[in-house]
Amino acid sequence: MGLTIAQKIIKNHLISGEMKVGEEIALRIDQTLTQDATGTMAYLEFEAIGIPRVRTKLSVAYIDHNTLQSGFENADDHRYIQSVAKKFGLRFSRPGNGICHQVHLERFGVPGMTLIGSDSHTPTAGGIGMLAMGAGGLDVAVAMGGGAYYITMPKMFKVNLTGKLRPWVSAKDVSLEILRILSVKGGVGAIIEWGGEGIKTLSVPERATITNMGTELGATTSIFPSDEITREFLEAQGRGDVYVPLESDPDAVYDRIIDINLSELKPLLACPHSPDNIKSAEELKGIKVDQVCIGSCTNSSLRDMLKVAAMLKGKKIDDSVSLSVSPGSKQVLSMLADCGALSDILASGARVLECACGPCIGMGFSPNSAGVSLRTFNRNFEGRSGTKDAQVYLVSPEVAVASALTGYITDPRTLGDYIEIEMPDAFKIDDSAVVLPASEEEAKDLPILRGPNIKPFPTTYPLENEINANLTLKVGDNITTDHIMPAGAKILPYRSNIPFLSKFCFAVCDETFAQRALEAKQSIIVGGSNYGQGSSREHAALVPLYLGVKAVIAKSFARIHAANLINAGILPLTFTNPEDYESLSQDDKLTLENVFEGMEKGEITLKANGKEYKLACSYTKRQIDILKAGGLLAYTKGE
Ligand code: MIC
Ligand code: SF4
Repeated sequence: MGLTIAQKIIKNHLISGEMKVGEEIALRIDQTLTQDATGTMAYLEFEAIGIPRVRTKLSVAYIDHNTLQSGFENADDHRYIQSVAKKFGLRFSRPGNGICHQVHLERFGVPGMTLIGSDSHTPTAGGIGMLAMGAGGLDVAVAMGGGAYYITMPKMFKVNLTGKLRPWVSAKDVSLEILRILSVKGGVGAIIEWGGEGIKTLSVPERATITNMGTELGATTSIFPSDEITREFLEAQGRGDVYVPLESDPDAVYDRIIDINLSELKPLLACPHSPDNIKSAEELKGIKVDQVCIGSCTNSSLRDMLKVAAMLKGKKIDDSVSLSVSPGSKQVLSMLADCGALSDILASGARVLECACGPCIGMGFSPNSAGVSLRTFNRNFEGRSGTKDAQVYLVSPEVAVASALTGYITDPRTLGDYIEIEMPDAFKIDDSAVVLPASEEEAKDLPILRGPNIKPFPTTYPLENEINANLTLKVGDNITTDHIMPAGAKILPYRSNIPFLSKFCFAVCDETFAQRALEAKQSIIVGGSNYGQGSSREHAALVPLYLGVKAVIAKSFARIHAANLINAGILPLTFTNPEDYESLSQDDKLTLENVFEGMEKGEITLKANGKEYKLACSYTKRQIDILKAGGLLAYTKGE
């Protein structure tokens, strides 16, 4: 039987396990990346593991999220990460060098290799045929130390593209179309391979927009073949030597095949507050727009920015609209400056922000009260922009500019003739913002620079066989990690200070939760389906751990969050009978009985309100040991 692209890479990196859907497999990891919002914790964990030097082929520490520096906290964290990188053998991408995924695609990604990153959009590198996955910081720390990355062997989905995108329709619309088809949970447990004749019409940055947003489907990752288009991109980046061709076998078997005809797609938008709430620009035209933001790891490539500049050239944005443009990397910004496109953007009335995540994670540029904000980003969860009642729509750069020009949601096809842009043959290569590590010899005497914002890792306790806890919070379907542990300018600087962060846990849903959990001492959270979708932030598990959460019972879980819960020593459990969700209420007193035996059997008994409920779990032997030890850190250290 033939293999898919992902199966080939998995086969080449398999350390243990069988490549059977649903089985746990261990993979050798070639590259890792971290960003600063998850990085500080990941490096503290790496230090705690106690390995003096990273053992990957390449590890990069990026600074791109926490660049506001409104107090000492971010700057201290940056210094800490820089000192760790120098000592432990990582490259350090300075603030301003760009968004991790954009820079990694440009400068470091290699087709056929494995990459894990402490950021859920790590699959962006699937645009050049890398098997790239988002993971919790602790999993990245273990991989940096040469340890395996464990996943459940995914199903294989294939999206067959035919045709060619019509003028004003772009890769973002392909992402939104697949979200319309599959929903935010349709990709859970699957790797999505993109193929068919249509992919030959898509450049690497367009492919990367699509693999980036595969994260919103809940997919393990998304991947394109590595072909002539990949080779040209890598050569233009001066990295032609890392090119290897990669394609699936003609007789590869897929669990599901989805056909999309690119020629039939229209400009689409994801409406508030979910990336799969899709409508067309035609349907939504005429809605007044207050703010437009262009950038993020989804749409900040040179190609996107040149298109934006060409559309804005010689025009003025509507007086009522505030437009921000954040190029994805220093390479993009500097090339925009060299060719004059930056002046065209500025002359239109746009604000140019630094090459960082910025508004995407609520780091400034929050919309006005109840404001309508059109963003070329990948997530529009409630409150993520920093304005609780903002109405955020996810759009392509074309819809963004068309709407910024008119002040209303506008179908770009009504703008007239399409503006073709020309891509340069070679990118401008300047890695001066990447600081190299010290040699092993020099590294020995180098200090690690810690600021006062770094607080100790929460205390973990070995698992108990009987857990008595309060049902402190009951929430619904599709709870995101932005609900569990919000980000944004006010909170993000405290990612290395779990006690402080804990005050904001679930604040979007219930401001009293944190206090109630502390009072209850031991809590269980009950959730609906796809609990923990969204980011890879392990803080959404570490903070509940600090607050005394012992288990989360849900209808289903998102992949990375379930792994983060286990890494934190918290039990993720699912209802055997989803209707049982209805019969549990906040403040019920819950007992999980015979937990150890139940974990082995895959079924744990819950007692509540004088009734018995059956909860399912399918932990591997390794996961049971991690949970019993009180989390991955204790397990890895052998405590
Ligand atoms: C996000 O887009 O939500 C983030 C911020 O990049 C997160 C990481 C984090 O919370 O630090 C992600 O996607 O994993
Ligand atoms: Fe940064 Fe936004 Fe991308 Fe997350 S989704 S890495 S916050 S740009």
